[in-house]
Amino acid sequence: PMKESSYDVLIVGGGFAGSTTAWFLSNRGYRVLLIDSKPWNRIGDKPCGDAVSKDHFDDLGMPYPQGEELEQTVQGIKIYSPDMKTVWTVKGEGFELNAPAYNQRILKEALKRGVEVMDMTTASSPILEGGRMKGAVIFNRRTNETIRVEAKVTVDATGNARSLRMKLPPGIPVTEDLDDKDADVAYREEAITAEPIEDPHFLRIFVSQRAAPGGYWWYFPKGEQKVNVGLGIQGGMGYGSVHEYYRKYLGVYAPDVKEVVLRGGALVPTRRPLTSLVWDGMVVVGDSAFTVNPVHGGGKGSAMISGFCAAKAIMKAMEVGDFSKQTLWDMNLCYVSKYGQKQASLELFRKFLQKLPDEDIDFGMRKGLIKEEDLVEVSVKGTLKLSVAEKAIRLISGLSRPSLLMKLKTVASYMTKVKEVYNNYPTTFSELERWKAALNDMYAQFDAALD
Ligand code: FDA
Ligand code: PGT
Repeated sequence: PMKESSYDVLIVGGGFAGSTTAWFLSNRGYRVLLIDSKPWNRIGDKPCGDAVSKDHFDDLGMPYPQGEELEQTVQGIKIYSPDMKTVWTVKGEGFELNAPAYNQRILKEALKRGVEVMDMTTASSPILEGGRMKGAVIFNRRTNETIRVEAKVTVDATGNARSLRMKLPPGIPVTEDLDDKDADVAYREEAITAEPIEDPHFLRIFVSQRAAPGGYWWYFPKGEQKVNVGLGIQGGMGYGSVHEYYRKYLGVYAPDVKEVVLRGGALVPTRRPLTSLVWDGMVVVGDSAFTVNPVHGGGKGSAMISGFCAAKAIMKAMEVGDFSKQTLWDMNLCYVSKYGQKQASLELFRKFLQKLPDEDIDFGMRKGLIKEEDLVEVSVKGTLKLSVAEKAIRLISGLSRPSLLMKLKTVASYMTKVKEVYNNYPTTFSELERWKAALNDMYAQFDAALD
């Protein structure tokens, strides 16, 4: 007979999303088990640019990375136009993390405060009873044991594997799939540079549809002479291999790379979050729930937010002793208001950007159709204001490219509309389908308006 055990909460996946969930649930007397397929020393080790805004740590009350967990402090981002003639400097504090070190520190703190952790342990299948999530069957490669784990709440924190939620019957809303076009394929290397890096506290982002169609190149300093360099390209468009782009353009964006110390790639979802991140007895967090920022592809901060919201909703469910989707619904309300609504609006901006030819981006950045301040506002709040006053707008549009300006205004107005729709995110599950239909309608209208 199969070994059996039971917990209050089973967290599958110990990346940023799962570990943060565990961290916020720790020290409360709950029985929490977190499992990860990887051995302890590799948890948190996934291909990433490792840049996270300081704001996220402050907002959530998470500890700052310190010592070996912090590779470099960040003071801002420089964004280069495709022709490299315009450079925007966006100031803002952040960190270049040693992600595995920070991730494992959070997990160790949770462990010390009572969370059980099993490494080298994989969840193979969810346990669904009467349509409710009841836990998962897991296999521990250290002990060679298959265990049937029952839990009041099961958290899918499996990243892009999405390995629990995708095994549920298709009618359940958390099984929503990812369209290839709503993701970027990203690849990065870490390398030692030949010379000391200039402005080593500024991240560099290079926009170019030629060298990174539907994405961008980045050059993130990790120290005096160490850099994380890579690119993302939009999926589903037939653009070809990210590795070929990498080899072809590395010399343009990182001519100083001398010795590669780390390489790897993965998928980056660039869409709004799952319509619902909860089901009966279940919560989805992080990449598995599509919590990444659609415009810059950063997902670690928002994975932490989703972990925070998940823990809060689970605490409430524990308090009232009810683990239905209706009680866990607070997760949706929390995440939507903290980040999901902004993602929805940025998804539209992302679609617009991905269709813009380099010449338009060069023009727009040079003429200040969008300015640094607008971009900051867009990335912090998800609202797009056009800097140029109406008069100037008419002047510029009289000169050239009125269509670009008209499009921008259309995009801005849809971004506002979609935020309003998210302001009315349903408070109960029963309203979800109707709300979703209205939302999808708006996205379809937007797609039509862009063409
Ligand atoms: P993550 O994938 O980290 O964790 C999932 C965990 O679940 C893994 O540890 C895995 O082993 C485990 N798992 C999966 N299935 C399992 C199963 N069945 N049983 C047990 N365990 C299982 N973000 C950012 O903020 N700044 C940046 O600079 C970048 N740059 C960047 C570059 C590149 C190349 C990519 C591909 C991505 C980024 N991102 C980023 C995005 C960021 O990496 C991502 O959003 C987060 O790391 C997601 O964290 P999660 O915890 O959701 O998943
Ligand atoms: C265009 C589609 C792109 C698809 C995605 C590509 C995928 C690439 C792979 C992933 C690389 C990960 C890089 C992660 C960088 C992290 C940047 C970061 O931390 O951003 C901060 C914080 O944002 P936040 O949302 O986490 O937190 C907000 C707040 O602090 C919390 O309260 C903010 O970053 C910025 O402001 C910079 C935005 C960069 C945008 C890059 C591309 C824009 C191109 C602009 C061109 C416009 C021209 C228009 C002309 C008409």
